[in-house]
Amino acid sequence: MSRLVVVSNRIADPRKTAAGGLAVALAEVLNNAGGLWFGWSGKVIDDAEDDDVVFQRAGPVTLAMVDLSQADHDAFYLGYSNGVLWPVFHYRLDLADFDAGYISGYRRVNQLFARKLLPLLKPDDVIWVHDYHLIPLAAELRALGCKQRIGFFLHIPLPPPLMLAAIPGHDWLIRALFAYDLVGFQSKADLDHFAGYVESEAHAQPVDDGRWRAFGRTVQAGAFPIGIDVQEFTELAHAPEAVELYERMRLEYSRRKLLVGVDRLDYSKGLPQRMRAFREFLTKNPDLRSSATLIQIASPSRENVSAYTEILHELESLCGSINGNFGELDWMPVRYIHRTVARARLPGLYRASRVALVTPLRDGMNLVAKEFLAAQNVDDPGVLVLSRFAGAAEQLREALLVNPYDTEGTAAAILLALQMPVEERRARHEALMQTIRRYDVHWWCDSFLAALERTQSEEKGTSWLRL
Ligand code: ADQ
Repeated sequence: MSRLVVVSNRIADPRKTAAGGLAVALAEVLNNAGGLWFGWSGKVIDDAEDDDVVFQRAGPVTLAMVDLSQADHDAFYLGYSNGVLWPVFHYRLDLADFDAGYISGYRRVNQLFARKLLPLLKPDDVIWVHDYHLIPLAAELRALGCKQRIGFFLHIPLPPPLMLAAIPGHDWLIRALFAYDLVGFQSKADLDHFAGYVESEAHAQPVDDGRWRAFGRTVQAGAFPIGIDVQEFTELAHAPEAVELYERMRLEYSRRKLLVGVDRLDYSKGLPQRMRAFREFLTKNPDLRSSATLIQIASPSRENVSAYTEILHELESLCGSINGNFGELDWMPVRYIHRTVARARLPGLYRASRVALVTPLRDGMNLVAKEFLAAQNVDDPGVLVLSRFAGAAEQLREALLVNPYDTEGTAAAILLALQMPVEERRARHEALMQTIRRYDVHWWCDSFLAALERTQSEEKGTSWLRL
C-alpha cells in the first residue's frame, strides 16, 4: 500500500486533536493509515533559509516541520494567504490587500516547502495537499521532478470566476491547480465556479465527467464535502466533561431557552449580522424576551490582521448595546465570550441549546453545524438555523435555511426555531443525522483518496509548469 503524505500549513500532533476542524480530520486519516505530515512548525525565526526539517514521531505518524523567517511569514501567511486569498475566496474583495510584494513571498514559501519535502518522498507515495496556503505546491514539486500522485483539497469556498479574476496573478494561481492529479472542493457551487473559470478564462475543454484539459494537462476535479466523526462526537457528548457542562447549563438556564453560536472570530462568519437579527427578534417579540438567551462563543483568530480587530470591536459594541437596551436585572440577552471552548466541553454546550445559529456570510463547509446535530438528544433535539451561504447548506436541507443579510428573515427563523414542536424537531433532526452519518469524515477521506487513486496517470512534464 502506498504511504500517505499530508501537507498543510499548520500541523498538529494527531494524538491530541484539541483544535477541531481540519486538524481532527487529518489526524483521523493519518492515525488510520500512518504516514508523514509535513508543514510549518508554527515558529517564526530570524533566518529560516538554511534551517533543517525537524522530525517528531507521533504514534504511527511522522511529523516533519519547517520554520519560517519573519519576512516569509509576513508575506506568505499574513499577506497573501490571509490578506488576499482568504477575503477574496470569501467574496470580500473590499477587504483584500493586493500589495504586490505578497505574491512573491507566497511563492517563495511554496518553493521552500517543495524543496524540503522532495527528499523525504518515496516513489509510490500519495501526496495530499490542503488549503489555500499551498495552491502552487504541486507545481513547485513538479518543477523539481516530482512524479507522484498529488491531490489538493480546498477547505474554503472558491468564488465566482469574475471575482477570482480580480486577483492580480489569478491565472498563475489557477494554472497551478492543473499540476495536481485531483482537485477537491467542499461543494458543488465551488466546483461550478472552477469549471466556469477554467472554461471562460483558460479556454479549458471539459474532457469527460469531472475532467478538464488546459495548459497541456488534464485535471480531475470534484466536490467532496467534509464531514465530522459522528460517532466520536456523539461519544464525546456522553463523556464527563460534556455532561458536567450540560448539567450546569440546564440548571442555570432552567427558565430559558438557549441559543448558541460557536465560531472563530472572523468576518466571514456573519457575527454582526447575527446579532442584528437577534436584536430584531427581541424587538418584534417583547413577550418572549426574557425567555431566551444567546450564548456567542467567538474564539480569537488572526489578531494581527487588521480586519479582525475591526470585527472584534463591532461585535463587542453590538453585544453591549443589546444588553444595555434589552437586559433586565435578572436577565442578559447575550452572553458573549471571546475565548475558545475546550473541545471536550463543546458537545455539552450544544446539547443544552435549543437553537444553533450558524449564519456565516460565506463558509467552505462549517463543521459547527454538523457537530451541533451530532450532540443533540434524539428525543428532544435542538434546531439548526443555517445560512444558505455555508457549504453545509447544500447537504443539510432540513435545517432552517436563512439568508444572513436578511435581518427580518433571520429573526423570523429564530422565532420559528424556538417555537418548533418536538415532532417536527425530531423529524428534521433524524433526516439531518442520516446525512451527516452517511457523509462523515471517513467518507470524505476515503472518497477523496479513492478518486485520487483512480486518476489516470499522465506524463508529468516539468517545463510547462514553470510559473
Ligand atoms: P473554520 O473556518 O475554522 O474551518 P469550522 O468548520 O466552522 O470553521 O470550524 C472548525 C472547527 O473549529 C470545529 O470543529 C469547531 O468546533 C471548532 N471551533 C470553531 N470555533 C470554536 C470556538 N469558539 N471554540 C472552540 N472550538 C471552535 C475551515 C473552513 C470551514 C470548513 C473547515 C473544515 O473555513 O468552512 O468547514 O475548514 O474543512
